[in-house]
Amino acid sequence: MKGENNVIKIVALIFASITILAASPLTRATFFTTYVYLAPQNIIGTEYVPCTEFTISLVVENVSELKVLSLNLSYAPRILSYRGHVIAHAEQINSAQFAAFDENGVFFLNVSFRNGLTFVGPSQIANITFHVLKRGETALNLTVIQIMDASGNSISYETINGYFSNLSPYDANKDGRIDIEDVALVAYSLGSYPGHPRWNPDADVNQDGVIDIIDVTLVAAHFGQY
Ligand SMILES: [Ca+2]
Ligand SMILES: [Ca+2]
Repeated sequence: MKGENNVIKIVALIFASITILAASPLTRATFFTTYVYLAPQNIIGTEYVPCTEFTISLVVENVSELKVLSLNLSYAPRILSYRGHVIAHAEQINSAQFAAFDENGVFFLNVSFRNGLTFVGPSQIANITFHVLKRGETALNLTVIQIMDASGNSISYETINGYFSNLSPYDANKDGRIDIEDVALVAYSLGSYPGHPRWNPDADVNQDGVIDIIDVTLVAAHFGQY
């Protein structure tokens, strides 16, 4: 009896799968959301010192017949500058244009593919390299201008923005240097906790929800560093 039940369950599953596959394109579109994002999403670390470079990937996940993708990637121009990029799926590229407006912190990319690209799951579209100018933090915001399939229809999508920071957690005022100002900032909030009038989350350098002598000691221990 148990075996028969399993057979019935399997048949029901297959039937359900066929029903899903046979559903209209509109219904299928609701099953997979197309995402446009950067990977890794967060680039955080004091090791990204000025004059070094890092590369992030522009990724599209779950897409059917991607033909044209046009977008802006914005960043704080005082912290990062564009260095270069490489477009993936090289054999499929029909045309590609780009522009780096480094003074405004915008990288523009427009790529069209010969045949529509279809993939379930993530696929790299381009790798973009940045040069680190100074210490700080910046959002890496994606603004899609156009995303179109092979039939000329706009593809509905969601974007996920990225983030870069090479600040030390002990740099409480986030000015790129650990000095007396950071010690003073943490000392001012000493004894505070979330909701307290002198609470400052940036002064809770070990992020344990209270600003105490340990935070002061940690900042003092990294005094003079970047
Ligand atoms: Ca500082
Ligand atoms: Ca703390």
